[in-house]
Amino acid sequence: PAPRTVLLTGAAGGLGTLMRELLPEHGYELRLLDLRPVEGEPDAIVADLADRDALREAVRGVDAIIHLAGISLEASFDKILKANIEGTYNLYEAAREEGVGRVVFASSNHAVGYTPRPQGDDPLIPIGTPRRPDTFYGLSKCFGEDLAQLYWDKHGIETVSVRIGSCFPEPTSVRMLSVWMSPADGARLFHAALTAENVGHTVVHGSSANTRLWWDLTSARALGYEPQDDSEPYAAKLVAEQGELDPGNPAHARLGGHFVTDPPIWPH
Ligand code: NAI
Ligand code: 15L
Repeated sequence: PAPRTVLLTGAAGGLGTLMRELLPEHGYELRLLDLRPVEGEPDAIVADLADRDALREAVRGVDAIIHLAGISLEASFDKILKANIEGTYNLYEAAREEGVGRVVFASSNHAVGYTPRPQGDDPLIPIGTPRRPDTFYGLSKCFGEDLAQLYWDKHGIETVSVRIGSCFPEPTSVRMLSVWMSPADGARLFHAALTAENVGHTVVHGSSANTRLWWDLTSARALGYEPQDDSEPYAAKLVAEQGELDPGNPAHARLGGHFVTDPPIWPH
């Protein structure tokens, strides 16, 4: 049967807030979890991904998990290690112990951020492109994808890892025109990821049907995802303000944008 009750981790964050609004329209009852209280949601579970007992209780009885919680930008290695690497492990362990069979994992374009972005007639970036994390943050998403594969192969827990481009109400940069996923398409993709059968561990790119798309959506469409939106209506204004991307600028030449060129965060 299709999952109904879904634990949404990271529910207080930007994407969590959008999904709290949009996913119930697809028929889900959400249980919410975050490190911070979730505004207007007194029943939300306030817990750290480091708290294994709290996670076990949080996942008990749900049909599936959408895992958004964690650090969503570059940070020191120690912080990424705790929240994204250990935290995601703790969540999968809780899922295994409580028999939850399906996870949707919020991976990121930054798992493959060093990949050159297509120019001219270049083909779209395929889903099998080698991992090229652009940050410790992106590296933690590589770990999450591999953890998902391990928990499928060893324990039969299915995951769809969604390498999200940029999911915000509107694109705010010229780069984002190519990787943008509208919130409504995000909810459509999460719905497809929750309901498609026999996904094992499937990795998909998460974007709308953008005119300027950089990566291939075939594996997402194979789940039943049919994106309805395109960033192009935002293009004229953004290009007028920022100019077209300059292939000679390293921050414009690769999928991960400025994550590729920002100085590393030291010390640990
Ligand atoms: P966000 O930073 O707004 O939200 C993340 C939430 O996770 C926050 O509410 C935070 O309190 C919570 N959190 C952090 N550490 C935690 C911990 N140890 N225990 C429990 N909760 C914790 O990020 P956003 O934009 O909502 O992203 C959600 C997820 O999607 C993240 O995993 C991010 O890496 C991923 N993602 C988002 C993209 C986007 O365009 N918004 C693009 C690619 C990936
Ligand atoms: C991400 O992974 C971040 O979580 C999000 O805040 C954006 O920076 C996005 O990637 C992006 O690449 O635009």
